[in-house]
This record gives sequence, C-alpha cells and structure tokens, in this order.
Amino acid sequence: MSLLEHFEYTSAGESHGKGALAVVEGVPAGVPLEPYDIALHLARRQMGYGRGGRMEIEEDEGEILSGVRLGETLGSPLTIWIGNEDYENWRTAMSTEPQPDADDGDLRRVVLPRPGHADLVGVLKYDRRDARDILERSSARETAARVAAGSVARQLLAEFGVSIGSHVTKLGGIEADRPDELPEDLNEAADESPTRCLDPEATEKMIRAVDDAGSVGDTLGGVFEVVARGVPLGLGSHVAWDRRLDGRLAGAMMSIQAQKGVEIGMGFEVAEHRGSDVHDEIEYAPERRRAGGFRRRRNNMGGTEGGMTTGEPLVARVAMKPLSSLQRPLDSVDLTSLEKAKAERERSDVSAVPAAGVVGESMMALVLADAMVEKFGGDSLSEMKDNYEAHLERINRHDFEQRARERGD
Ligand code: EPS
Repeated sequence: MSLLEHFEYTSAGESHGKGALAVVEGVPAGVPLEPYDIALHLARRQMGYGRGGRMEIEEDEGEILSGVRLGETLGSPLTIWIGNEDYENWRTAMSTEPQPDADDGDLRRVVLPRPGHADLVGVLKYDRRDARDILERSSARETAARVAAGSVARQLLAEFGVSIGSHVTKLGGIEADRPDELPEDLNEAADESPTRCLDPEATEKMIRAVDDAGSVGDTLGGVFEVVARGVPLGLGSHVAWDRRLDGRLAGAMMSIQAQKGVEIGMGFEVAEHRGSDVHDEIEYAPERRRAGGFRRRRNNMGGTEGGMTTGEPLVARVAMKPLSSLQRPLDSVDLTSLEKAKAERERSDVSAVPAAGVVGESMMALVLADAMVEKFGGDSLSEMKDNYEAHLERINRHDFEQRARERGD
C-alpha cells in the first residue's frame, strides 16, 4: 500500500537499532546523484532549536548502497543507509538475538504508555508486552530515511527546474510575519534562523518559548510551510479521486510523524470569503511556458485546481502537535499492574518543528517526483525530458479550433 506508485519509497529501521534504510524504486537512469546531495539535507534536518541530546550523538550522512554508479542513477532500486551512532548504547536492548540473561531494566522495557504516542494502541494491536517494540518504529527517527529518499527526488526535480523550500510560520503559539514575496532562495534564508523562521523578531520569541517549555518539562508544536517552485502545469488529474495531486500531497504530509493538519494554499481560510475574493484570476502570458502560457494574479489555490498543478508555486502548510514525550509526564496506566501511573519519561526534543519543515520538503519532493514520472515516464532522464518538452509544446499551442478540425472533431 503506497501513496507513491511511480517513484516509490520504503524505509526500514528502529530508532535505536543499527540504522535506517531508505529504498527508492522508479528513479529513471541518468539522474546525477552524489553523497553530498543527500548529506546536505540530512544535516539540515538535524538542525533547529529545541532538539534534545540525541542530535548531538548522531551525524547523519547517508551511504548509497545501490542504484548509483559513477555519480548517476542506474534505474535500479536505490538504497541509502543511515547508521545510528546511538546503537552502541543500545546493543542489549535492541539486539536482534534473544537476551535470556537481561532483565526488564537492561531491555529498557516501557510499560507506561505516553498519551499522544503510538505506545498504547500499538501494544494492544500488535500484542506486545513492551511498548518499546512499538515506539522504536513509530519514532520520528524514520524521517531521516524520508529525507534521504527526498534528496533523490529533489535531484530528479532539479533537472526540470523544480526547487522546494520551507519555513516555520508558527511555533509554540508565536506567529511569524509571512512576507508577501518569499526570498529567492527560501532554504538559505530560513536555515539562517535557529527556528527556520523568516521573521527575526518571531525567531527570538520562539527561542524563548522553547526555553520556557523545556524548563518545565513540556513540549511545543507549530506550523511549517512548504513551497515548490518551477512545477509544470498538469501533474495529477481531476478524473479520479486518487489521482488528485492535492489529495496525494495532503496524505503524504499527514503521514509525517506528529502532524495533525494540512492546508493547501489559503487552506481553511477559503471558508471565510466569497468566491470573488478567493479565486485566482487568469491572464494570458505567453512567456510562461511552464504554466501553458497563462498567469494567475495571485495564488490562493496554492498551485492546484481540479487536483492538477496550475504552474503556480505549490504551497502547503502543515500543523505539528507538541511532541508526546514529556519530561513532565501525563496520567497513564501501568500496563503490568493496571494501576494509575505517570507516563514513561523518554529522552526527547522540546520542539522539532524546524526539522519537520525539512521532512515536509522531502515528502513534497517525493509526491512531485512520483507525479512527474507518472506523467512523463521513461526509463531514462533524457527520455523523460523529451516527454516533458513535448508536453510544454502541446500546452502552449492555443490553436484549439484548428487542432479540432485537424482531428476531424
Ligand atoms: C524521537 C525521540 C528522540 C528524537 C528522535 C525522535 O530520540 P531519542 O529518544 O533517541 O532521544 O531525537 O529523533 C531522531 C532520532 C531524529 O533523528 O530525528 C521520537 O520519539 O520520535
């Protein structure tokens, strides 16, 4: 079962196990890919104010194990390995072999499920006696594999002039001023802020909010916005519910650990206005080949109409809940005694919203790469480029009557 059918992503790995493995299938041959292209985004994901001790242990780089030769993809399954440095500290608890001499302490058994986490539901559903069997996989450590796979998708997209960036618009209830015009290089600008926020005043307030929450053992959520530029008109389709690009994108964003809401373009605010205030008026602009020779005066629809890309930037905002690993734990139940107890206190982050933005970029990259391969197909990058050029040619021919006559309509 996958949201991605043409550019597939699978991952494996437990948070404190040996590492995370990303598998990407459907990458055409001939896409330039070097270790740096992956390491760059893995490093960006590790940044961000509010992260806990784990990020000081890990130094994610990503080793390409297959699917690439001499700096170019081969069209074969591509695998990337991200080792866990922390595994050294978890050899007994995360051993794949039975450990008959180890007690519950050595095995770091978890019997106090955290409200908001997968612990309780997972233990019941998977019939386990230890919530560690659940939390090791539900952990957001898996997002490292998403970012590695997303880096491959970005390399493909870059060949078609598509770039993806993100920034944090809200953290711990502090809302940033969003500039009308986003910076040319969105990631370069956002990465300068410790909270990946474009508003320096809000950044300061966010930092203070993280410190305040952390000092009392609490956590913070927020909102990040992801923007793709250079997306051609016509990805996705109106003809079937599961081919709509906005639905696919929303599903991919919601699949990121701890996300609770997704908006495309104006999002929930569309409900507040009249149609004449909301819709993006159309102008003829023959120089805009990627958008079929048309332009919108604004982009309230966030780059999709009828489940298809319009050629305007694709814009999604995603709401992340405050992390559920609290140092000031909430009420729960001890699964061994069924008595009331405080939830487990696991080492964690105060906020991971800045990192989640980078993960959101990666999910948008995967969805767009999937839709590009679906639309332009081909075994190789050059074949895909030929198909892409033919598409641009076709959508920029506006001799509708003439062509209908030629077809004998
Ligand atoms: C996570 C808890 C923390 C985070 C982790 C996700 O890990 P630990 O329990 O080892 O302190 O640091 O994120 C990562 C390891 C990562 O690479 O982003 C969780 O419970 O989801």
